[in-house]
Amino acid sequence: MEPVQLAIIAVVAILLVVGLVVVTARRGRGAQLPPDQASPYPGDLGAESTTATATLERPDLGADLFGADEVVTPTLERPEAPATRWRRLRARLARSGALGNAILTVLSRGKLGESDWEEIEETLLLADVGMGPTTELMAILRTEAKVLGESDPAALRAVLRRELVKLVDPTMDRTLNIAPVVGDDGEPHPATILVVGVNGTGKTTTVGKLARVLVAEDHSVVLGAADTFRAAAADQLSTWGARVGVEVVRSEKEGADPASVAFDAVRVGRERRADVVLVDTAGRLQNKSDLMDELGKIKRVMGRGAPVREVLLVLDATTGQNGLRQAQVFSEVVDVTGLVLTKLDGTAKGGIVIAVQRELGVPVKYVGLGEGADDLAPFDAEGFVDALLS
Ligand SMILES: Nc1nc2c(ncn2[C@@H]2O[C@H](COP(=O)(O)OP(=O)(O)O)[C@@H](O)[C@H]2O)c(=O)[nH]1
Ligand SMILES: [Mg+2]
Repeated sequence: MEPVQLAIIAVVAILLVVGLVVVTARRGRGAQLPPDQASPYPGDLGAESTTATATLERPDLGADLFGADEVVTPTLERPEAPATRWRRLRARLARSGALGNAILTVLSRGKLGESDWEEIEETLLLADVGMGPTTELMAILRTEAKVLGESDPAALRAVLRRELVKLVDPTMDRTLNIAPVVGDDGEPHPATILVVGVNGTGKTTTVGKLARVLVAEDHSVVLGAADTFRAAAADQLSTWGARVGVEVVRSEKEGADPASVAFDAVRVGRERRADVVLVDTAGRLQNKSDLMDELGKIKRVMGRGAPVREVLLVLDATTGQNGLRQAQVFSEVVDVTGLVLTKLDGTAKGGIVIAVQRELGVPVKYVGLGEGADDLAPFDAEGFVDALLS
């Protein structure tokens, strides 16, 4: 071949590569939805309704065009499978384990006087087990101690374990309700999940972590950043999404209507035929009627795209009785279907699991056990009690 021909072939090849890179880079960028797709959601919201300004952040697949030779290959994280998480994270309940240890120490004294029983009761209350469950547990322990004889600590330990498991209730259904459902139109609907709770409890983190749980289970996921109160909240969610290649629907302008972002997230979820749409919300708790208006509207508007299958309430385990009161307010304004207890790592207040389930009548489905991306585990009653007593 002539050198001239070779040169021409080389130039053509370089042009082709550069062209490809430009196209990939464009595709990788978040794009403003075309105006005809930016939906004023259908329905009769009247003055409430605002035109959606949601943008879609496709995961950036890594192509950044500073020069063809600076293209980075995408490295999506592979989140840890949920099944192995509990085993890894159990040790983080060590401080909660103080509850079990304190009680077991008293029980092993052999002869139990009134002050020993008071000590047990105090330990349970300090661990936030709550008055009702504590009273029940105390009655059973006292009776069994008489029957079994106080000098058999191993038998008493077995009773304590059995009764704690009963209180945590292994019969509750803790699975996420995300089984595929086909709508009236014959099309599959994504399972939509609304995540609510007070500011700072760990909602956004939990949405990000849950997305990873679902990705690890091979579900396709879309996230909705309906905390439009602070732009930082949407950025935070976008980062979580980008790490595992999950799309995030967000609003460009701060203070946009959260319901419209939530609606767009569901719509995008349907378009993508996603299995699950997770929607993060703001946690402002100025007063109950504001909260009711906002969450009620978000849920209603999401429901127009696909029925809301789960409302997860995120609670900070370290906030004790205060957290319980907040939980109550939320459960009064929106039908909570499951709880996520965050920050169980390093708190001695693990008993809150029992108290909050009792108060609200809904199961703890996941627990947060650290700040790491995969430090969220599906809750397991027996595993939890064993960790307390280990
Ligand atoms: N130690 C610990 N920190 C957590 C956990 N979950 C969330 N956090 C932290 O709690 C803080 C608030 O979380 P964020 O998701 O922004 O709360 P939001 O305001 O409810 O959205 C962040 O610093 C998180 O890293 C957890 O399970 N354990
Ligand atoms: Mg948040």
